Amino acid sequence: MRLKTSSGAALAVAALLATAACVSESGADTTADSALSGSGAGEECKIDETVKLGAVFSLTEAAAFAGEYQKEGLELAIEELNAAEGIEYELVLEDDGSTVEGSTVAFEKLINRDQVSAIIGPTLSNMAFSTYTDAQSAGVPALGVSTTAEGIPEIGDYIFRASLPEVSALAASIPAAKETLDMKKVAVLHDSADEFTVSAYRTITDELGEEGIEIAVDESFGTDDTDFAAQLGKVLEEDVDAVILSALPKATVPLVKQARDLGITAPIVGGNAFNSPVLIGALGDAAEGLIVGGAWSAASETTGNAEFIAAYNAKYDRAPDQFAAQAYTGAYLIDQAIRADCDANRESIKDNLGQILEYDSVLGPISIDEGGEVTQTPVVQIVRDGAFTLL
Ligand code: 1QQ
Repeated sequence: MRLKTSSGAALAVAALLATAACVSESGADTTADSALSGSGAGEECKIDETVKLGAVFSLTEAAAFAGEYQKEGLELAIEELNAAEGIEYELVLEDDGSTVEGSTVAFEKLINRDQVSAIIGPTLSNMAFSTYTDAQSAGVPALGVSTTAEGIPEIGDYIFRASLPEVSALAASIPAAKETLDMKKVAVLHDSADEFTVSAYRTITDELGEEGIEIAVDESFGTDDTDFAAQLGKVLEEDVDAVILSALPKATVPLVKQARDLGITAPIVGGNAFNSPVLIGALGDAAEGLIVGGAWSAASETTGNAEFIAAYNAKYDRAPDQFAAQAYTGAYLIDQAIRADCDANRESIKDNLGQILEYDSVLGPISIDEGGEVTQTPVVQIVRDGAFTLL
């Protein structure tokens, strides 16, 4: 809510509204803090109180391959945003240790103790289904920057994502792989214990069906498995054109290495976790020819991409990845939502995040609809000489 007048009466009403307890449809207390709503709009917006933004990423354990880059991308954006006039952000960053329990505790802290205006994260869809249910009932807007499974924005009206859904990525990568690899017959291997890899598996089988590609081998495994001899034995029996793999890095690295040791040379088509230089580095030669769809490429000439890459390199002495670019974009989208009505209260951010019609980001033009879902164009990349190259 933005008050356009400053008469005594209006200020009195504002004070009343600011202190009256409001309850949203979800039962959350949506009482606004008047110090978080400022004057002016857009670039002219000025808010007196420091705006607290929360973030929950997997900074340690299995998903840290993405979480560390997300932290860096987000901190770079906050630094840049704080250099602009009018709004001072304070980032409260939590590590969920790559577990659902850790993520739940971190969300609870940000929602109740830190009283943040909005939350960015978590890293994995596997945590999002629990944590977003909590954010929704508390009335705290949450913006996913890497949560790609089906059904996430549908959790509720406080839940948004700026992370390309895996459905969209695979709709681009599977037809591209079909053409590049002359893919007629494939093996599909998936982690059956993770929300994202299971969701992606369903999409993969749908896409392959639509493309008329035969699934000659269809095997699953667990997130923490280390021995894939049984599944790979099945792949060896068939002469497949590619292995489509829906897995997180922890299983991917031993699986692909064991496949190569067994003499399986078929290229890999991967899901969102493969958009990681950490994973590609760990796979070494075994990653050559790998095809993956994603939200960002270093080679894209999107608005601000060259400057983002240069600033990131200067600050961290390494190149950004897709997860860094998405987290960086997420902070700018929240800033846009706050500036729209010059109001950093939870309700206002929620109302405005779902109305980002087109924002020119390093990911390319991006929009978020009222249902919380993102629209952006996917990129498809192939690993050549150990580096991602646009296909
Ligand atoms: C998800 C993902 C992961 C691969 C992000 C790191 O896409 O969990 O949805």
